Amino acid sequence: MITLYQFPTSPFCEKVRRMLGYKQLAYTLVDVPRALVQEYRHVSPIGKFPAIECDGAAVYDSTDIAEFLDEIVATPRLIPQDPQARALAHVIEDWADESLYFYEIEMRLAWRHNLPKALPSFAATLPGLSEAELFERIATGAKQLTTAQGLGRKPADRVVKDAARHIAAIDGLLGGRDWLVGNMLSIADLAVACQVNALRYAEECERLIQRVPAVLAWLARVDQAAPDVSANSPA
Ligand SMILES: N[C@@H](CCC(=O)N[C@@H](CS)C(=O)NCC(=O)O)C(=O)O
Repeated sequence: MITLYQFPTSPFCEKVRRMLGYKQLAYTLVDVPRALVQEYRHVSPIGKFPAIECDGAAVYDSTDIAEFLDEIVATPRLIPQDPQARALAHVIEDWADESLYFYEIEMRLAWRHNLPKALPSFAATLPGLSEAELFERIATGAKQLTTAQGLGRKPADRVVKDAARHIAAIDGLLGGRDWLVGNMLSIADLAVACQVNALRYAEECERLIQRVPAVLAWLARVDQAAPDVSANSPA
């Protein structure tokens, strides 16, 4: 039996929910309260989520979770076996996790005009705060993170220009094909799609994505092949 420990609003946790949906694995969800992460050190010693527990084994980090799930259930595979496809999937996944992630933090959460759309889904893991306190906590925390990383110091129009380039890159990588790597869904599709789904909370990104039918069709394909049964939908 698999238990997924998550922050429901995290794109990395959505990525793991979709891995489990793709492999049609049943699981129990535990929403981790942000104030109590220390109580979950047995599954995530670094205090980051997602983490899973499966028959006594604990694994944290979505990339390691993908490897683990491929080990316990061989098909359908998340990580391609062909060395070149595997390398490309790894690089695309890392682009999503380490670059696109900061765009969603900045545009969905640090840009105050976009935050109200995402706010209700944060209430479950930050209980006891008024709506105004929740808003301030998330907006300030997100801005601190992106400022330290660098993106948060860029003017908004430059961030939107970058985002347009990233969305065009997805279109370019697809090149008219169904999936980002080879002819099967892979960890690359899940990693990128989950960051894009978070980016769609930002009105600027939603406008950009609506102009790229191939990316919209690919998102629908990912959703169909790897459903997120416990999805938080935008308010
Ligand atoms: N590389 C990790 C990233 C996970 C991650 O950064 N999760 C965030 C939520 S989106 C988190 O747990 N943040 C809490 C913290 O940094 O203390 C993965 O792929 O699982």
